[in-house]
Amino acid sequence: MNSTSNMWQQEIETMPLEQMRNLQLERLQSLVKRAYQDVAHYKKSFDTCGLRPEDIKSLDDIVKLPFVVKQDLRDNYPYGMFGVPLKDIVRIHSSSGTTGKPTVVGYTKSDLQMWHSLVARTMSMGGVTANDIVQVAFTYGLFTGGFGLHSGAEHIGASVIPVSSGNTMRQLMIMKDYRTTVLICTPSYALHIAETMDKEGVSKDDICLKYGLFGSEPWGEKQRREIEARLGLVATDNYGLSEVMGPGIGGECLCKSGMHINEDQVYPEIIDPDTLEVLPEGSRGELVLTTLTREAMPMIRYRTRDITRLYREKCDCGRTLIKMDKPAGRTDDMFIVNGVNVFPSQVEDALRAFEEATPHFMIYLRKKGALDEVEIQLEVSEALFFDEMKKQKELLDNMTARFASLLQIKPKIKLVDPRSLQRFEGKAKRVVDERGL
Ligand code: DLL
Repeated sequence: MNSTSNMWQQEIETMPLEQMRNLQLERLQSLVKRAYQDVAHYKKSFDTCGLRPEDIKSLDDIVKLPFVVKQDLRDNYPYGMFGVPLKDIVRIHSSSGTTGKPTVVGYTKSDLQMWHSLVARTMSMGGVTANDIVQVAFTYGLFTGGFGLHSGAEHIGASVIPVSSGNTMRQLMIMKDYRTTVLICTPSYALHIAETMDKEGVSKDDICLKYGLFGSEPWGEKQRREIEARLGLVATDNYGLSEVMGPGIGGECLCKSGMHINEDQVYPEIIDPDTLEVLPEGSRGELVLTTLTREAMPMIRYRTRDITRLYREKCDCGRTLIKMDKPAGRTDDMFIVNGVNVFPSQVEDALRAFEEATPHFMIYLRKKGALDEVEIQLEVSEALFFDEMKKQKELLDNMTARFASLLQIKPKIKLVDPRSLQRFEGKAKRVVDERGL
């Protein structure tokens, strides 16, 4: 395949390696200067390692720069990582944190332009053009998925339907009546739509879908084949995270052989998560990302916790951008259910509010049809366990409401016998993932 015609920024997407490295170095040097001057966190962390911005003379010198981790963002909550005054911030998104505090992400006008053009790039890779009718079924709100993909599609000039997630019957009606050609959502929601189609007797020939851009959660080739067959479209994968901007960091082209990373704007490295050494190209390890021109919130060597591999190979689409494998797990215990990120510590915090709950719980992740289901097994006090059903039901209802409002998930909660769950001697492993992705 040679689909250079569908490149959004051909000059960058096919840039020869040496030229790309020069561009990256130039941008890195100016980023490091700006961050040192404008963000107290970087000034302090560079000073602690005795590093001056002038010490970055080559791209390889990036290893001298300290990493940023999620805790740094929390320590600087809400605006401490910003490199510009608040009056220059035009958009704020946020992601869930490991404690009650979310991670705040800011954008200047020019950051938004850059973001939209990167999303437009990855959407063009996935087949979207100005002739398409794009149904965005990612959540709109603090999550970057809805607005991110929406703006990218508008930038391309497609007709965008901002339906957001949920209300599957309405999604189906819109898809049929408005003749949607591109569906955008999590892969699990795409399958849920397919199931609803079956139930409602709608066949893939009754709809006009051509492409599906999915992401924001792990999914495998089996899931891809099923989505493609049931919805009658070509499905591509998209990767991003809010701390580094949101979607638009990387995406698959129609060759479906790894995601192209927009490395002129987001510089990727792979490290060994234990030794923190940078690993050679092709090795599997933790992905670390640096935003090369972002103004509002420069991220230098942000540890994503995602495990993957970076490699350069000639792609049939003609792009020279470095490629990344689908992330295969994380180095921390975060899990993703129907696109929502959850840390076990958040579950623990939510449970702590109930005096009947003991600290012993387990989280089971399963598939119920296409969607993810969370079951929390919780040991409760002996008194409650043998108490009347009414009290137990009341507790379960209150807990469910708390999970929905705090974590945006609706787990099934099962109260179990005191002392029946596994005890851990080392680090507790409370999540059992039975989804078999
Ligand atoms: O999920 C941004 C996004 C929106 C990406 C829409 C793609 C499409 P967060 O909510 O901050 O941001 O979650 C980021 O989700 O560190 C990965 O662990 C996981 N993730 C994102 N995309 C993929 C993917 C958005 N394609 C976290 N495959 C990341 C596997 C993914 N995991």
